[in-house]
Amino acid sequence: SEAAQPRIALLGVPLEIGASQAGTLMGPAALRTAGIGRILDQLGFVVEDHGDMLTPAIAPAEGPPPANAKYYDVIKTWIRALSEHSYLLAQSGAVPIFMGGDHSLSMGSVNGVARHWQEQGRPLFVLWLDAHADYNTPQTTETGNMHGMSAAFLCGEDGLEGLLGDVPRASIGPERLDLFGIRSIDPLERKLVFDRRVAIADMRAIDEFGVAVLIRRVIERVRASNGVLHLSFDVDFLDPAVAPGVGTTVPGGATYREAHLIMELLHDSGLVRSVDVVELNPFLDERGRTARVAVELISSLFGLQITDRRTPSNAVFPDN
Ligand code: 4U7
Ligand code: MN
Ligand code: MN
Ligand code: MN
Repeated sequence: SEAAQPRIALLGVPLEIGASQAGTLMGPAALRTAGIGRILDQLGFVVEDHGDMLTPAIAPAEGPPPANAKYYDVIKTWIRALSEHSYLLAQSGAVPIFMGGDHSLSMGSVNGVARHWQEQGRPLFVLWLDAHADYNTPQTTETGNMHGMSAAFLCGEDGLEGLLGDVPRASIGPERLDLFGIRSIDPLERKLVFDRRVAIADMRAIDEFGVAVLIRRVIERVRASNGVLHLSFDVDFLDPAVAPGVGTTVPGGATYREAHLIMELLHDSGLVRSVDVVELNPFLDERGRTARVAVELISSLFGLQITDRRTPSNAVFPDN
């Protein structure tokens, strides 16, 4: 029998120091103003809002921080606290939505949920919707900004070993990451992504094959190993015309309907157990547009349909 509608746990993570531009710390407030809680409630979920994480007292430096990782000691403190919080939320049986905040927060949110699913014996896969690969390490970065390092950290790449301190690390491994929507990647980062054979659907692949084919392939991979899926949604995945309220706009992004179709297909898959919504910068937004679009996409992810027609059961799935 169908289980009761799951609970959804909202957690604000007002972090901005991992990004090049200030303002993402207002992201959680903007998502609430745009109605994220209300709309999920209307869809029938029990919504618990855990408020915003408080700025933690900065943990003392443990020796010199890695070169080329800006604000390392501040970010490590947030990531440790968030990883513990994330683990407990996942354990509680709720579907956590981590409202950022810059994308460095995913080092904590994903590490925490991965630890939970590891204990359940279910592999966690991560779908990274983003204009960027976020696969830099302190060795490859050109900017030192840690929001460009989170995917690499989660895949166990070298250079940030001390970040979690005593908090258990649960790496997902490069074979369980899907980079999707990519159109900006640095030279050394590009080499690393290719060396690790990370699955990547760049914008050209999306243009050629369409998001439906490519997302079904992601879903099928998760299903084939009885896994669950974390969605890490960087709003700069969207075209800047749709989502101007981000610090790192890159032209040539996903359209409004492409993004909705992704969310609709993910909903129908039933595999998504946790979500990040990151990099929304309300200070750069135009009359709340980007916050509103983000909330509309979350509605599609959690079951809002245009009509009641779900993914057709005869949909043709392409071979890999
Ligand atoms: B985001 C960048 F150099 N690659 O490392 C870097 F282009 O979370 C951008 O995806 C990173 O917004 C973008 O600083 C991080 C840059
Ligand atoms: Mn809480
Ligand atoms: Mn990102
Ligand atoms: Mn990005």
